[in-house]
Amino acid sequence: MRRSALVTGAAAALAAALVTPALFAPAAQAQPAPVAGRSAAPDIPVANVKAHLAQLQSIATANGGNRAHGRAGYKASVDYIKGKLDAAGYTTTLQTYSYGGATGYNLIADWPGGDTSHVVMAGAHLDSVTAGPGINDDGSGSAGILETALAVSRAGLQPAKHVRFGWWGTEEAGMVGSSNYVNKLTGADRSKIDAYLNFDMIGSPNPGYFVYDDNAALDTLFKDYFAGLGVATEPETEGDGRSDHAPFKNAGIPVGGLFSGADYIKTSAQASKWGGTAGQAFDRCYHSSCDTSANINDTVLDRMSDAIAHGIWSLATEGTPPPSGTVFENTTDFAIPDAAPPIESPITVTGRTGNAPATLKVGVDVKHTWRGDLVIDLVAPDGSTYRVKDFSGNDSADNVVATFTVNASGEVANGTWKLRVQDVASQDTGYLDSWKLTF
Ligand code: DTR
Ligand code: CA
Ligand code: ZN
Ligand code: ZN
Repeated sequence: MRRSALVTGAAAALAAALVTPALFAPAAQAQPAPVAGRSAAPDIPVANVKAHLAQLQSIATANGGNRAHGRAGYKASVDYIKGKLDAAGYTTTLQTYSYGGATGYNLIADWPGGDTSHVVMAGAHLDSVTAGPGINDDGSGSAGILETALAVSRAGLQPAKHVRFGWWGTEEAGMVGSSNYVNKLTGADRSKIDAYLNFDMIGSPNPGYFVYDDNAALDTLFKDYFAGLGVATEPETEGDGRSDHAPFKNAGIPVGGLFSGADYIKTSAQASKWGGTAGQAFDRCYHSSCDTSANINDTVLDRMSDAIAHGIWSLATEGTPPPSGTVFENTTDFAIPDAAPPIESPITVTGRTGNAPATLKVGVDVKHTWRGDLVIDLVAPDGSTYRVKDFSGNDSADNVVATFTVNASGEVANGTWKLRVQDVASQDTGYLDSWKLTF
């Protein structure tokens, strides 16, 4: 639907005013507003991810400035990651191969449990180029999946499917390590891998949010996750065949993944939705000596690490029994007035004991022709407000059909909850079709 791409001055002021949560927040908010779009996966502390990157930086610094195949820095990187995983209860395997006269190493880590005929796998390459320490390329992916693996351990996750992680050697010479791994799989082993998720550069300093579009379901998984955060994404096409997902895809295994950008130049349109600097590469230090710990954007690293956890939890725990508890639903349609005060749809919860859960599911179905205009809050019986979707102006896609997870453990379960929906930008209208709470 045609509309002004930008919210005009007056509407912008209205949008800014109406979006300010303080207008609606109760005197004291019982809990910090949760991050929308989060699944049952835990938050991945970006400080932990950065601590792993600091270790990889130290390793490179102590070993000639790189972590490249065949160099001491690579094996030291493997030993660091392996030590963390062994201590966390993983079954680790070092797979060796020869390349260019040197020994290469893949590190495979299996989380004990789950149906081994259905494997959910995540991977990243651990080697750098010889020119530098490779902190973004691909220390960022290596550290992101490591911290996710440690979160699986901390949670004592008992997923329906078997969870496996891989750190690949010799990617920079042409996906040598991951190709070696896939080639050594029997046909039966390959058929057991339901999904391989690849994370190669997820911390780029001038970041973009690119989702691998190789497999529709895995593409949607990550696109919906970021949509729930109000973060626009684009299909990842630059890296087709250029990273460790390629051998898996060539073997017929569904692949997905995330990418924050390399040497391509960020356009002004991309800068307007993602911030950063137009006309500049997403990572100016790609394959250079300056790809150090300073070459990381913490926000994209945080969001993408959280998305990795979302992917693992979503894919590996599917098929586990649905959360116990009951569903309360309101299917009454509420028209959402354009650029106006919010509507509120009530649900009265009865028969529960104690407080609501830390993973209260809020299912929302809003029909709208420009979902970026919408701000959606869950209001607890005592008036505490939980932001589940922020204004995301340029997200022009239709409808918000999503399930958000809210930590409502500070709220008494019984009482009247409300879903507050507000259209804060002019043009485009819609209605709340239904919403529900699953305890
Ligand atoms: N990370 C680069 C390969 C690469 C370049 N663009 C993309 C896009 C998506 C994944 C990977 C890549 C390298 O290792 O050289
Ligand atoms: Ca996080
Ligand atoms: Zn890479
Ligand atoms: Zn590279």
